[in-house]
Amino acid sequence: MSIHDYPIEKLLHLYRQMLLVREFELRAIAERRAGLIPGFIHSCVGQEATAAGACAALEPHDVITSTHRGHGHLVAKGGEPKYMMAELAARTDGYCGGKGGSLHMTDFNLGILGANGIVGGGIPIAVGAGLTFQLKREPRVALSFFGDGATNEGSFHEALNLAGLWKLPVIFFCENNLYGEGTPQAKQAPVADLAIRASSYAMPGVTVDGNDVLAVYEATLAAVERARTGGGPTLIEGKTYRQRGHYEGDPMIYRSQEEMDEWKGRDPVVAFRTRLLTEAGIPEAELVAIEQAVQAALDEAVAFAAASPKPAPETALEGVYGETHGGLVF
Ligand SMILES: Cc1ncc(C[n+]2csc(CCOP(=O)(O)OP(=O)(O)O)c2C)c(N)n1
Ligand SMILES: [Mg+2]
Repeated sequence: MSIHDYPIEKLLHLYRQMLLVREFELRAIAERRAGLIPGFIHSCVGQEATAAGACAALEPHDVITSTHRGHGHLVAKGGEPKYMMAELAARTDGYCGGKGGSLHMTDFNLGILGANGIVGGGIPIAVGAGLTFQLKREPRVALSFFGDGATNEGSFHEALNLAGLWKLPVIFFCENNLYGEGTPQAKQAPVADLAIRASSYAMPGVTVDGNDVLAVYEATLAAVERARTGGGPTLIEGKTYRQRGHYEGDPMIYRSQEEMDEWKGRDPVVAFRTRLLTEAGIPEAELVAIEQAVQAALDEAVAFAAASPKPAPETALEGVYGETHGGLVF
């Protein structure tokens, strides 16, 4: 599809979502430095096109599972920045009452089945959701985001095996950012394109430019349509790059400045903005209006988080176990 085939509203939606993902991360990093946010942050700066492009292909009743690098996935699926920021700041108004933090943000009402601190941990959860949809004959799909490193975990292979066998409505979305912590992909897997791993599980495997939001959107849309109509799962590999450290504070001694500069030159947000101006002919004022609205939403989110109280110590054991027993909660 050419950019001219897209309605302007869709293009502006994609730009807004990518920008919100980017600016949410930059604001969280700044607020961590300023002392509002305790603990670790694994930022997804540089990976906005995968989060925004993939989630734009989903319907509100579809579900996602996420990772330790999950803020962007949540934002793109409709997560409220103010509840996310409050959770990062460990405040009671956060998504998990301030007790989960970055790695455990969840909103079942939005189909967000959780970030996950366990590498590969979200993949079987998406398979479980897909099985539920199949058994209940609901036309819904589950999309699991995970990294390149996660494709070397047993959970990845077990999940793809069952999904392939039972033709479950699941999209396995690998954000190949070329590193698992400090280990380059070439030193952790014997294949260059991780999408090839789909062939063992009788499903299509597609590699796309993960910094091109339209390429990601189109590949995901095709997989979603297939899954929704009984065609079974797809593995999508979006090749992208994490512009910042594995975590904030990572000394990054494992990669060169040249490599980082080269990928910065392929920044997905900047590239899409340029395309909107030059190819789609969108007036700059419309983009500036979106940029201002995103900043205003984040100002509000930070103020909301800062004003929210910290959880009382005597509530430490509350909310540890779910309140639903033996039933589906999403
Ligand atoms: C099961 C498990 N093993 C190891 C870790 C430690 N760990 C956290 S993130 C990470 C790297 C994951 O790499 P990748 O899947 O490529 O995701 P990325 O960080 O690049 O987004 C590792 C090894 C963990 N959290 N869980
Ligand atoms: Mg990785």
